[in-house]
Amino acid sequence: MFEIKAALAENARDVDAVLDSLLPLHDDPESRLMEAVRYSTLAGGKRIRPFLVISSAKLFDVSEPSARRVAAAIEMVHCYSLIHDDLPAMDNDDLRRGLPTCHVKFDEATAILAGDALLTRAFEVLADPATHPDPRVRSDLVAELAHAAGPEGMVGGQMLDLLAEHQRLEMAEVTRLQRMKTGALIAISCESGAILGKAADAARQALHAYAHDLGLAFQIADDLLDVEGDEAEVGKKTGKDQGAGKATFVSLLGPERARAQSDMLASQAVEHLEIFSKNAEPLRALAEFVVNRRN
Ligand code: GRG
Repeated sequence: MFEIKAALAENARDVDAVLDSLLPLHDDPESRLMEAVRYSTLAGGKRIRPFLVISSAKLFDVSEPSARRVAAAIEMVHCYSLIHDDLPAMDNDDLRRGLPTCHVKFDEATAILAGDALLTRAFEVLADPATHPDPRVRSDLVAELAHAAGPEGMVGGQMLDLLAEHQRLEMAEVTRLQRMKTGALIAISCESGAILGKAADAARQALHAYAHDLGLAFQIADDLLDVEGDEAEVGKKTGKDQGAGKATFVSLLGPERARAQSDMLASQAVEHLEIFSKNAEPLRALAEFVVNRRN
């Protein structure tokens, strides 16, 4: 049986080493910025998106250093989104990954800049020839990550999420919001392996379909953790969605149907991997992990 927890831990160690080297702390007058960046990037996190990048890249024999750099770049974008999401103007959270959030530990302005620094460094990493020798591959990665993180992806989804505090969303609207807010970054994480490996369209589409279902399953599991999770275990404040009166999969479906839906989506995600051999085992195991996780 594939040991997903051990594989995630090993993956996190590898990616953390790359993040550490790509986010150096220099002894200069502005060092407070990188202190904040490193504080919010290097202390914990399941590294699910890097795991998706590295596992999908393995399907196409991509070199490990290339895959790890892309994994690190996408994790930088994810960490930036968490720092900004926690700000008082957004979710106003003081706990993240079991630690004080960036603006609590440093200050708001530093947290904004730390997010900006992570976002821009991510694209610098992708554009660097060390990431891939073919400039077309690099420009594809840059374009696709920008699209996933931008107004038609994560940032657009965050806008919808802020507006949702004053509206009563229906199922189709919540699904669209979540596909943009969390699904888009999960999708590019899976597809970047195919981009790096110059994979055939069918393989890329299979990964896209897998990510489509996985992203939603992940979000429903996150909604369930907000309702049922233990704050110390989850590492962030729970009960927030209900407190803000936000429509979520759990509020619309109820916990039982939401759980059934996330399990169904996870199995459907695995079915899309049929065209791959045993090499896709890590991706199959991750789908199961995502819906059963406790943090
Ligand atoms: C502020 C630009 C901007 C975007 C924010 C993704 C996002 C958009 C906000 C995060 C808020 C949130 C809790 C979303 C739910 C799903 C999610 C992204 C959870 C956190 O991801 P995990 O579980 O976290 O992979 P770790 O800490 O393991 O990396």
